[in-house]
Amino acid sequence: MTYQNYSLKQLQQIDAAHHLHPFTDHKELREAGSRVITHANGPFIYDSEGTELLDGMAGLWCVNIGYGREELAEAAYAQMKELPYYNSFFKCSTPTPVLLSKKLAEIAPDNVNQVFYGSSGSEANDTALRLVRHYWVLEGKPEKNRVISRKMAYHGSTIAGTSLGGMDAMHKQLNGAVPNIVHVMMPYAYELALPGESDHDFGLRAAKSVEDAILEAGADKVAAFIGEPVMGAGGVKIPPASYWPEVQRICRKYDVLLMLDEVITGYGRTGEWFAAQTFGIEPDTITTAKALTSGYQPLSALLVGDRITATLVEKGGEFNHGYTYSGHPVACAVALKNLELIEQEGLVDRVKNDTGPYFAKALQERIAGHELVGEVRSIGLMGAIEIVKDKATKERFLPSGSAAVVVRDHAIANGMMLRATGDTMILSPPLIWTRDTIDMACDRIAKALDLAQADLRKR
Ligand code: PXG
Repeated sequence: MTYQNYSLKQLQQIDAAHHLHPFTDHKELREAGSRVITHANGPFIYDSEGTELLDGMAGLWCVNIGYGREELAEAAYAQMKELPYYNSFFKCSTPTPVLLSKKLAEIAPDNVNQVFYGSSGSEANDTALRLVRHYWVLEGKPEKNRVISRKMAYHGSTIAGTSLGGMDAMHKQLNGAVPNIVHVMMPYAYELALPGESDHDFGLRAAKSVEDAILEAGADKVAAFIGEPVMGAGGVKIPPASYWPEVQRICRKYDVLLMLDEVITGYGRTGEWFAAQTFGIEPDTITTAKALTSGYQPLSALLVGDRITATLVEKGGEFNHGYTYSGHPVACAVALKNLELIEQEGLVDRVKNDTGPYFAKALQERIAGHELVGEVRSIGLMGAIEIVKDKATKERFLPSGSAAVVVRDHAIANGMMLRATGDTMILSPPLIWTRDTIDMACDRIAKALDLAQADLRKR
């Protein structure tokens, strides 16, 4: 590929003329031109102008091992030479998904021992929905097919993913979701806790909304509850410690399956391999993708609990579901090497015992006090900064979401890539970040906040 023969302007023009982008206003894209990222190394990404940016988002919540890892390129190259592709349909297999499945069963919660592969988180959630509904049919309860999810949840962009998700803007464009999916409140204390309500009590109240939805439908009509352990795209919403154990208790009480979507939280982000372990719960399915390969290859793994597996094996016959690239040998080779490196470098422990606590303290001591900041919160290496007009009343700037974009643009101009979602700034850096990288990020974010405040005051 010789993109170097093209100027940035040419690349932008061709991009606008021929490339439809995800979650993009194409009219705006034509006017502004895309930011073209050309290379990356360690924690840094570089655009076509050579500008260096510290990547506070690990790509899109996925490059946990950092950029430029030769070992992953070599794993892909070796596998491509030996066997670039063969399928895993009709009782065939190839070695790398076999070995990867063994590894995943070792690091997953004890009740989870089987894996179904796809190429994206959206596909994995589609598989999860099909599997869970199929499970209840096999159990002789076909009417137990309703799924409870949450407002602002993100479960992907296919029709099933969008339907499971709770994003209004996405549902509007769907114009007809998969039936029998309902959405309850999210565990977001900063905006939804009542005056004087403790975090603990708020967590129990948010969990109670799941029970209410089960009782409203009747437990014999509810297949499962699905949730991200920490809501990601919805704004890094970290539930109180009381929430997940109570949701699990409720699911067990009414015999409702528990589906966790760990597409963002999986593979070390919260300081354990899976957030299920951080929150001490045993889900029936765990959706994973992204950091499974650190984004070096498209791969998802739906981890399936023993209860579902037993029924599928004993009563299921053929499961009429699968993707050409399920268990892709190259993607699985890269995943194996990625997990090996994460383990060798002790990155999960480092997040738990060193960088995670340091990140929390740095946000608290260096960002939380800023006049524009209503709250900072983090878990492991996943954090959020709430942008407000008034700290005391939590009043936001209008129109909604407009101030966070100002902060983001200043951050990018000052060498810091981070995301704005609504009125919340989001951070989800590579797990290779050190204390020094965290300090560098805080310097740049603090500067962006000062500059944004000056701009916003002029409004
Ligand atoms: N579940 C969760 C929890 C996710 O975060 C998906 C499923 C879908 O994965 P795929 O691989 O199909 O994209 C995701 C993806 C954002 C953003 O704006 C987040 C995601 C994707 C794109 C943008 O934060 N998460």
